[in-house]
Amino acid sequence: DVVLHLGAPHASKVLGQWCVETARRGTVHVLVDPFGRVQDPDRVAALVVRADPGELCAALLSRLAAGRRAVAGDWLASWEAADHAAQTAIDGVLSDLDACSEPGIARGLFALLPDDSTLVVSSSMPIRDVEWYARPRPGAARVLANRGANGIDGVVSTVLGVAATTTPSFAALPDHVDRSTTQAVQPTVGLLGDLALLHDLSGLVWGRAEKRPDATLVVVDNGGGGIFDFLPYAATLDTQQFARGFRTPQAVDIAGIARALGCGVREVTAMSELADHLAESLAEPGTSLVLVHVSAQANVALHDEIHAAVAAAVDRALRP
Ligand SMILES: Cc1ncc(C[n+]2csc(CCOP(=O)(O)OP(=O)(O)O)c2C)c(N)n1
Repeated sequence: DVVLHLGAPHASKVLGQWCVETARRGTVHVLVDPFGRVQDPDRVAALVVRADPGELCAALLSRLAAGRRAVAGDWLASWEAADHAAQTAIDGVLSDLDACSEPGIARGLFALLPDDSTLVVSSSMPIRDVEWYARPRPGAARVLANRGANGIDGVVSTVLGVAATTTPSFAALPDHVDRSTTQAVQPTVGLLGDLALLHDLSGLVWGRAEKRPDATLVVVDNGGGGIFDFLPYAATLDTQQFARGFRTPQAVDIAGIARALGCGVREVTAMSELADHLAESLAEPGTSLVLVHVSAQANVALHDEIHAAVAAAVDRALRP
């Protein structure tokens, strides 16, 4: 087998680990980069090709079509069968759950986003939940995330910066965008945790004479850093020590402070409310929050339940 890797390193740790494992088992990894850069932190590339990825793929396709190598139809079919089984299994766990959950919000939000929108995803659980649970779809949102040190800093400003590129009246708009409309031409939505919001809260402080970018921040309030519940310390430390040292829940009225900074706020307490609140928020000029209250308690167990259901379903689907 050959893995053709186009462009930058994967943001996904799971995918990166899978690549390392396949390389260890003898799969040849070919890294394609337009500038010939060796962006290969796991050192899996056997070959680095300096080429435009689009042109390279077109050239490869025409050679494959010419019949020099058979396209592995079985492989594609098994991949699609596995994906179908996985998606059905995720729905099986989540569809009956009206209580807001972090996997449910990531999956539900991605499904609800209008075509051509942009989803800016924060570090910590949002990027993981979108990677694991968002169902691929036609017209899917463009997904952006900050890389680098994987910090939770600057997320609000990143969302607003992205939104500024599609909000009329901003100088950064390309010439072809019609500035006479008042609404953003393509919606920008951020998905972030409560700590990421608080870390960059001053990103919401805006000049009186300045128009705010049209953006919706979907804030998952699970009372601090939910990611730390997945660490072994969560089970070994005393609950209060763990909360103080790792989870760090904050004593802030998020809805109140966002309103004080001039943002509309809609609060979601059940999955069935997400669609309407998101639609209202997207229709509102300026920056607004959809504040989702989730229970932190069952989050790790829910992730485990979905992953077990997916693993079992994929095994069944691929069994000869
Ligand atoms: C600037 C910065 N400070 C601290 C951290 C360490 N850190 C990683 S995840 C996390 C918790 C983030 O909490 P939240 O944004 O609410 O998301 P959740 O974990 O609940 O998904 C923290 C503090 C970091 N990544 N970046």
